[in-house]
Amino acid sequence: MSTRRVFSGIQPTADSFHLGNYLGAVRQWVALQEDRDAVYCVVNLHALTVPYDPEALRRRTRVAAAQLMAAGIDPERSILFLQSQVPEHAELTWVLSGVTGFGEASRMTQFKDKAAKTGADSASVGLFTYPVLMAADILLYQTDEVPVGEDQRQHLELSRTLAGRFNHRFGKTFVVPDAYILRAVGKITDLQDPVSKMSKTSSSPQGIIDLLDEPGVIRKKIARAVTDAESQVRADEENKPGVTNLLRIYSALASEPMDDIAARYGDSGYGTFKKDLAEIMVDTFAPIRERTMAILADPDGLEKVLANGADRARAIARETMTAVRDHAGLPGAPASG
Ligand code: AQP
Repeated sequence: MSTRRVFSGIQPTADSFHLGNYLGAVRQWVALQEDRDAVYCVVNLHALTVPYDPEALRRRTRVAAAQLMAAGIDPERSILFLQSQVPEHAELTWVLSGVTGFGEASRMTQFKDKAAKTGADSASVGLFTYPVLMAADILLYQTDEVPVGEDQRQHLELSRTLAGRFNHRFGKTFVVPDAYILRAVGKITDLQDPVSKMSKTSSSPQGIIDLLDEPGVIRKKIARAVTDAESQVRADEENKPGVTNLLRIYSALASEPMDDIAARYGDSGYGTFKKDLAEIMVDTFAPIRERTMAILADPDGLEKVLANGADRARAIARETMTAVRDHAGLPGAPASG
């Protein structure tokens, strides 16, 4: 049996990934390198769907790639590349948009939520078609599994629908991908508003922990994380969402069951629990921060790694696009010379 392929992407829309990105996605990406054929991408084309500054985008794209390597993505074992360096992503998006219903695209809750914040008139068409670009990212690489957070489940369902529809209409072209979502970490919530997703666009700075935060900042943010009037450390999603979120984070970072952690801290109050959690987080993130800085200090080295990743990604993407064009009745570019 051939090795299963995983593909996933992350947007360079902030100066650092946050704890939700790390636990919900990046950590799985690192683990899956062990026994999967892994393809990972900084999805800078997705980042064009909201207002942006080109210089900031360039910088954040480099920082995103460096952070992935610092977190453990090995560009020898996995393909690591920038989406904009493989033009087939944009081409396949257009082909897939022809088999996407306006109604089904309109039902995507992430677009509805984001458009509701800015008002539909100022939301871009790119934000609306974002899930079609995401489907193209995934389907280009004949992906078996997509490790993402819970917020991407609906988009992934659309990717599956589009793959199946295209295959049905034009002949078998794409692998239909499965979601790979870990329940325990699929939705890390905001430290100040623990019923909402930790999100770089809607959380306050105090509600988010960044992978690149200084140790002192991490300690402060955990100390101020919203809990409740009780003092018992126990998981109770409905009545104690703040403490439950912290327990979930602790459990993921320390690889220890939540019940064991709750039993250890029990009635001793939140102070020691939060202090210990902050130290575990600092111990996890400090080396990633240092490695990120070291990688960024060698821009030529980073560029070379990404160029090599783009070459490897493009070889697969080209093969898929040849099949897509053939099945869809589109002659490709004539051979030159
Ligand atoms: N809070 C979260 N818990 C678990 N997983 C999460 N992810 C994001 N937030 C959480 C997962 O991280 C991966 C990268 O997501 P993205 O490229 O959409 O990154 P983002 O724009 O950086 O994520 P945000 O903060 O969630 O952005 P906004 O504010 O735009 O909504 C994905 O696999 C995602 O599921």
